[in-house]
Amino acid sequence: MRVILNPKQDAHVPPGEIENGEVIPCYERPERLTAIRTALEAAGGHTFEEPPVCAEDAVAAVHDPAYITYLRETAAEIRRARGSTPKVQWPTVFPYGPSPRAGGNRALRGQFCFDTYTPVLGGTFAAALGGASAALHAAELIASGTAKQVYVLTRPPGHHAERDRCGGYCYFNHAALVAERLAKLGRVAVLDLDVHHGNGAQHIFYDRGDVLTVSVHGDPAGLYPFFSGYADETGIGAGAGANLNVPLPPGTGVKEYRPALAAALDAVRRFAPAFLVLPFGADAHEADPIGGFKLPTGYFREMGAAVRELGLPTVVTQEGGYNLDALGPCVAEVLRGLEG
Ligand code: OKP
Ligand code: ZN
Repeated sequence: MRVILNPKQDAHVPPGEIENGEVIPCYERPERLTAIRTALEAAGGHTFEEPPVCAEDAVAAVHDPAYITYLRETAAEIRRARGSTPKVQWPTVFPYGPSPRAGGNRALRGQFCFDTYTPVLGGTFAAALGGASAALHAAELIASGTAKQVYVLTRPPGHHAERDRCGGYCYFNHAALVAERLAKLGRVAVLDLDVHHGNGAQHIFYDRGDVLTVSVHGDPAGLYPFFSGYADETGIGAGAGANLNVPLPPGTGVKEYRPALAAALDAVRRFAPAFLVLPFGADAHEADPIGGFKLPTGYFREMGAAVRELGLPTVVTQEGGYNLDALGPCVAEVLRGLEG
């Protein structure tokens, strides 16, 4: 498989994440990408390349320019900061009502973010732009017909990022960027197989009939991101019927996952898209520290093979997966299944 790397992933290394008021070690860290690359090199048959840096305007295809500016300027301000000025910025106050007059850095931290897992550091914008660049390069390879399958190997992940908010370790939505680019050429299906709901693409394409968003994930009644991912969220306006959520209970294993994936794939087939975007997370693995599902490594090849049956030009974007031993092998298996 052709693998497109985020050349700037190392620029974003949070010192921790805030859980219940405590700073705990980050689940989302640079070793994740290294672990995946090492596993793919060992598996063989993959080529690795870096993308050209994309223009900020290209990111504005799916993100609010004010949000992009906020990330760029906050990162730049942090890099300029001296003395006691914080090198990591966490949100503390979130919008609780209309806030047309809210401004200034302390307010914007909450306005452009929806949780305490997703801080802004001096290198965050560069790393996010690197991921967007990788995604857009992958989209071009598919759009031009140069490749039939491309894998975007990046972190931080992207599938929780909404049009104007970061969250869930995500800043720019790689899958949505690819979908938006390919939607110029034909109908696009986004099939999110991370264990967490793909709220970002749902949010961005909720009123669109030309992009189908499907997500198979842990029931948000008990799993992040809690506020979306329920089965009754089906789209609005032109997008009515073009969003499908398949929530599954904690402890879901192969027996329960297999028919859920089959239903998701059926929905994709009925939509008859020209392209597929696959936000993939290895956090549905049985050894993942935060997922709660029970899928064994070997199942991931079957997962990839089932998606291969669609026969669609496909971009895979790397999302979650936090067990550093399971992550690489899971990605290697899903890509092998996809390649056939
Ligand atoms: C990102 B992706 C557990 C913290 C959970 C948020 C989860 C973000 C998941 N103590 N933090 O979908 O893998
Ligand atoms: Zn996840």
